[in-house]
Amino acid sequence: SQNERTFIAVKPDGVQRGLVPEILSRFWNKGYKLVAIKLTLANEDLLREHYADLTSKPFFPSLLSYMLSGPVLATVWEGKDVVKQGRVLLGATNPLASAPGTIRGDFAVDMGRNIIHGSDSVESAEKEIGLWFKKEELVDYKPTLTSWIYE
Ligand code: YYY
Ligand code: MG
Repeated sequence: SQNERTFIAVKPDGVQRGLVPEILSRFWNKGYKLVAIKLTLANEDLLREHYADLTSKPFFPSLLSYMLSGPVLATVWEGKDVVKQGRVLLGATNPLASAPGTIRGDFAVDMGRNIIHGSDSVESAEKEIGLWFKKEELVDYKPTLTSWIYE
C-alpha cells in the first residue's frame, strides 16, 4: 500500500561526511514521502532496543560506540513497498558487496562505517519508528506530486 512506512537513519559517519542532502535526495527523488525527520543523539538504551537481535554479537560493542559517536539523522518515509525498496536504495550491509548506484555502494567501504540504517521488514519498521519518534512527530500531509508518482 501507499501507506507503508520505513525507518531510515543516516549514521554518525554519514552525517559528519555531509551525506545527508545526498541521502535525502535519493528517497525524495524516487518518489517517497518524508513523514518525520530529526537530528538526534542516540543513547545506549535506545540502541540496545533498536539492535535487540544483535546485542550478543561480537561486533556489538563497536557498533554501539559507532552509533554513539555523533548525531544520527532519523527519518521516516512512506510509499508503496518502501521497506523493501529502501533496502534496495541502501545496498548490502557490507559496502564492498553493495552495487554501485546504491548509497552504501557509492559512499562507503567498511561494514562498521556503512553510513545508513534501513528497516528490514514492515514489523521492524513499526518497532523502530515507535522507538525513535513520538506519535506527534509523524506529520500527516498530502504531497502535491502524488498523482504524478502513483497511477
Ligand atoms: O540491516 P543492516 O544494517 O544492513 O545489517 P544488520 O545485520 O542489521 O547489522 C546492523 C549493523 O551492524 C550493520 O549495518 C553493520 C554492523 N555489522 C557489523 O559491523 N559487522 C557484522 N558482521 C554485521 C553487522
Ligand atoms: Mg538490520
